[in-house]
Amino acid sequence: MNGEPDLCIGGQWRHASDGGTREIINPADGSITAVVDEATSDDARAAVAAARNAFDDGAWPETPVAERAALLDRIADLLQRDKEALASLETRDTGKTLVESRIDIDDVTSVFRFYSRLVGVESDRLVDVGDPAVISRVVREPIGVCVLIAPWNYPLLQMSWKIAPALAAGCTMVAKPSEVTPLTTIAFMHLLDEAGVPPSVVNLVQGSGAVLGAALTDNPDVDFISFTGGLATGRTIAKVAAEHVTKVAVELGGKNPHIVFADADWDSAVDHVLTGVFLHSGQVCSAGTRLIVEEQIADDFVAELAARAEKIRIGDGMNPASETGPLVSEQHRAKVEAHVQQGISDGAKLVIGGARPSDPALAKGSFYLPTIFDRCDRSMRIVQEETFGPILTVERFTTEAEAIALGNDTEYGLAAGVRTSDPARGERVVRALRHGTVWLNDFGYYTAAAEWGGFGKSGNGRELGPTGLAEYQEIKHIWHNTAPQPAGWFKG
Ligand code: TXE
Repeated sequence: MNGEPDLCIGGQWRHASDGGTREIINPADGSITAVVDEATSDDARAAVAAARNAFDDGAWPETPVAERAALLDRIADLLQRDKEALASLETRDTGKTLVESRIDIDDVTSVFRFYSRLVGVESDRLVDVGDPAVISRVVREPIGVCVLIAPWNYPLLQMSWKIAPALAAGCTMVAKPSEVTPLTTIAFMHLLDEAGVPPSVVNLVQGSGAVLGAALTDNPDVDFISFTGGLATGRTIAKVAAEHVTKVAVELGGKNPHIVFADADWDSAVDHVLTGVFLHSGQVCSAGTRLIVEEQIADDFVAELAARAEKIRIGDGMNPASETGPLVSEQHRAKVEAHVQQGISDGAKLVIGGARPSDPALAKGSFYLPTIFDRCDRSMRIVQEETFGPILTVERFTTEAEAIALGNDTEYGLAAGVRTSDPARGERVVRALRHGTVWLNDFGYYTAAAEWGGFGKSGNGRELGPTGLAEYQEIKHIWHNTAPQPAGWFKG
C-alpha cells in the first residue's frame, strides 16, 4: 500500500510482477485513499501454486487442532487490538459509517473465536458395523487448496467467513478481495503474519476479477472455491469450476421480502423496515428491499416510512453525525440510477428520493437519496432484480396466502422478514418462505454460530455455523479390520 508491497505469495510480500498498481477511491469524496499493487494472472497462478505446495508438502494440514485453534484466538486478539485502525480503513474504503465498521471488526473477531472453539470440540464419528474386529470411523480432513473471493460491501467480514473456517480446517488458500475495497484485507494479512500463520498457508492477491478470475478458478490445483458476489460472476465461476469438478460454494445476493401484517407492532415494524433497507445505503445482500405490507395499513405505513427516510442523515462515514454513507463507487451509483429509471418507466409510483442529494457538500461523493417506490408489482424489474442500493419497493396483500406467494416470488432466496403479533401465523409464514434466513419480528441479525446462505439463485453451500466449517472439510470413512480373515467369496 502506497509503495509497500501488497501481494503475499509463498510467504513473500511482493509487488505485482508487471509493476501494475490501482488507485483506491474514497467514495465519500472521490479522493485517492491508497495506491495498491494490482496482481497479474501470473501472480495469481503463483499464489495457487504456493498454496498447493503448502498443502501437499507443508505442515499446516497436519498441525494439531489445538494449535490451529490457538492461532485463531491469537488472530482474534490482534483484530481487537487494531480495531480502530481497521474500522477507519474499512470506512474510507467502502464509505460505510465508522459505527458500522466497528461492528464489522467485532463480528470478524467473533467468527475467529467461534471456529477456534468449534474445531476443538469436533470429533471423529465411530460407526458400529456389527463386527467387533472392525473399527469403523468417519473422519474429517482439510479439503485442500481454497480460493476465497470476496465482494466490496463487507470486505473483511465476508473474507473472514472464509479464512477462519479454512484455517480451522487445516486448508491452505489464496484470498482475493474485491479490487474496489482491498485495504482491510491487506492490513489483515499483516496480522496473520504477526499471529504466526505459517508462510504460504494464506496467500493474497488483489486485482480485477476479470483478469485474475481464470487463473484462480480455471485451475486444476484448486480444490474448493468460495465466492461471494454477483449472480453473473457466480454463474461464470461455477461453469469454469465444473470443468475440473472443483467444489464451489457461492453466495449471490438477494431480493429480500419484508412482510408486514396489520397486527404487527407498529413502531418496531417501521423502524426495522427502514433500517433493513437503508442501512449501508442498501448495499447489503440481505437488505429488505421488498416491503410486502397488508393493504389495510399500507397507506399509513408507507407515509410514516417516507417521513422517516427523508430525515436519514447521509454523509461521509467518518463524520459521527452521518447515519449512512455513499454508494461504493460512481460506477455502482450509475447502476442504481438506471434501476430507478427503469422503475419509473415501468409505472411504479416514486414516493421519495430517486435522485442524488442536493447538498453541495456531498457533490464529490457517490451519494444517493433513500428512495421508495409504491404501487409496485411482481412484473417490474425493480421488484425482481437486485439493485444493491437504497431503494424500497412496496407491494400490498390482503391474505396470508398472498403474502407468502409474494414473498416467494423471486428467483433469489437469501433472507426474509415477517412481522405479526400472531405467533401461530408467524410460524406458518416463516416455514412457508423459501429463504435461507427468516426473521420473525426482527431483521438483519445474524450470529457466527448459525448458518448463512441462500435458497434458489442466492447460491449454494453455507457459511458460518458448523456447516461453514464442513464446507472446508472432506469426509473420509476408515474401515480398519483388526483381525483380518479371507473374504471367502471365490472358492477356487
Ligand atoms: O460483483 P462481482 P460486482 C451484487 C450486487 C452488485 C452486483 C455486481 O447486485 O450490483 O453483484 O457487483 C470478483 N472470476 N453483489 O460487479 O463482479 C471481483 O473481483 C473470479 C452482491 O462488484 O461479482 C470481486 O472480488 N472472480 C454481493 C468479486 O468477484 C471474479 C456483494 C465480486 O465481484 C470474476 C457484491 C471472475 N470472472 C455484489 N469477476 C453479495 N452477495 O453480497 C469478478 N470477480
